[in-house]
Amino acid sequence: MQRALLSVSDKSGLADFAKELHDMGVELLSTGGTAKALRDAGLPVIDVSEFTGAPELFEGRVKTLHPKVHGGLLHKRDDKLHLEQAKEHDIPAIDLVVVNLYPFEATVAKEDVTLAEAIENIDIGGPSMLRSAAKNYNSVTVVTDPADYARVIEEMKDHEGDTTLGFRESLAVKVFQRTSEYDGAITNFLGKCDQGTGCNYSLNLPLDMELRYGDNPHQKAAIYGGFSSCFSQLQGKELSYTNILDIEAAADLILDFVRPTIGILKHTNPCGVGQDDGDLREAWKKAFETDKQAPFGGVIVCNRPLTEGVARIISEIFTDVIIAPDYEPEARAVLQKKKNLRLMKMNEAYLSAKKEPLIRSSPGGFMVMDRDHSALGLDDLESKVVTKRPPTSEEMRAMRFAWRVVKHVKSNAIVYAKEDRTLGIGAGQMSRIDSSRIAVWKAGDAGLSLEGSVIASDAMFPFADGLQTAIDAGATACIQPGGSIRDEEVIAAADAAGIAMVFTGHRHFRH
Ligand code: 93A
Repeated sequence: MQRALLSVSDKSGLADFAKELHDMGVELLSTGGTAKALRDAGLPVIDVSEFTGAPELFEGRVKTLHPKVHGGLLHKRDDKLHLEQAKEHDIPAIDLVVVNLYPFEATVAKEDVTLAEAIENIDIGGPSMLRSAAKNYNSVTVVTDPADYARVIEEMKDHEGDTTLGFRESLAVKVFQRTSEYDGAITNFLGKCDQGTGCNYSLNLPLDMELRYGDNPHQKAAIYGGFSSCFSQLQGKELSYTNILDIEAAADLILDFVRPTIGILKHTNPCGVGQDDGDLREAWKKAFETDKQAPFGGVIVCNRPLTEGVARIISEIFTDVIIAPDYEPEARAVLQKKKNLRLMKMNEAYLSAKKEPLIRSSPGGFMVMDRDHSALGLDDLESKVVTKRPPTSEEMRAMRFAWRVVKHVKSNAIVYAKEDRTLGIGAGQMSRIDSSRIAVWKAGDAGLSLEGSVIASDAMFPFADGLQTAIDAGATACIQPGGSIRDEEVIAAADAAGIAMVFTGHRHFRH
């Protein structure tokens, strides 16, 4: 490595990095502000304008856009013709490019940004150098992220002042990702897409992995972005598209609970959720009793390290995926025998990924939506009672629990529950009363009594009949958003039966 070109807007870590390069005998070329920063640090620098023989023009709009720069980056080092032309036109090779771009994203994030200011911050020369260098990664090392400076120095020290092809390739990939991200931000801004609509999105995420298949084996599928940093697969068969959907649904469900909780899901819907502050096996039992059939081939999720005790019970039934923040070593040993079982560890990274909006395909593009972050309307629930009889404290606890579960059930969603367990779940029906009927029927089928239970509904009861099924089944309290034009009828039905009801004022549809 003989010659480096440095041109950076973010000058953090620059001087130290350049000093290391200089100490290894690398000649430093640089543009205006960067060259000044290097000189201030006592380093010898050649100005790009001196190198090219052309001055910086048009207030810096043209600094590095010159055949001597791009030729120095792009010519093949092992091609006779290229080498002859380089010699003929006096174009020495540039082996390392260190560029980060005008801060376009930060500029347009300012509230009072003008169009002229935004346009001035569209970097042209920087991305051009990055792309030239990245195209020629066969010979050129390209660094765009100051976080990589230390890695580059380490790599050079390990390889007698040079870098390896694999290393250069990984940096080149990073460059194309960065420049497409940058172009995405420009597109969004100029396309007026970036006006607080939350749609400041460009889908240029790298391939994470090919998936086993999509909904069905004849559908190819792949996943992009950072799934693998959010969840680590510890064992088991390759993940499929539906596995990923289930994992996300399960992880989101479990993150809504603080107490030790186990959830069982199938096709992204909870089949049962149980809690227990003592033995996790009790939490499992409560979840499993809700529905002993549907979990076959389902997903189990837990918000505590999975214990050996639970692992032993789970290993008795056929499960597709288990998700937990960690696993006791003994639990791992038990589950290892199930070769196909996918064991997923939920990492911290998921907590920040969960803040990102949801993206779904739409005809010709995609839609973006804020996530339904947390169960709404539970604060000061005592003040939201609409019936003559207020709920008992036990009913209150059960309603809070049921509300957190119903948020994760596909609409129309009905959940019957006690304070630490589900009793019956009705999901995804076209009418609310059908979901309620199914939940009642499933509870009966599981041999569970709904006498003294509470019912949660993800959206308002449009008629009194939905609530009546719950009253007939033995429910004594109801949590629902309210807001129907027939609320009075629904409240009257509740009062007539002596049941307690709260209106959260928020609905939790899940489509
Ligand atoms: O205005 S530009 O698009 N024209 C160029 O020829 C050019 N060359 C480098 N911007 C250009 N750059 C950018 O200048 C680099 O990407 C870097 O962000 C910045 C560094 O300028 P300075 O060294 O003067 O601080």
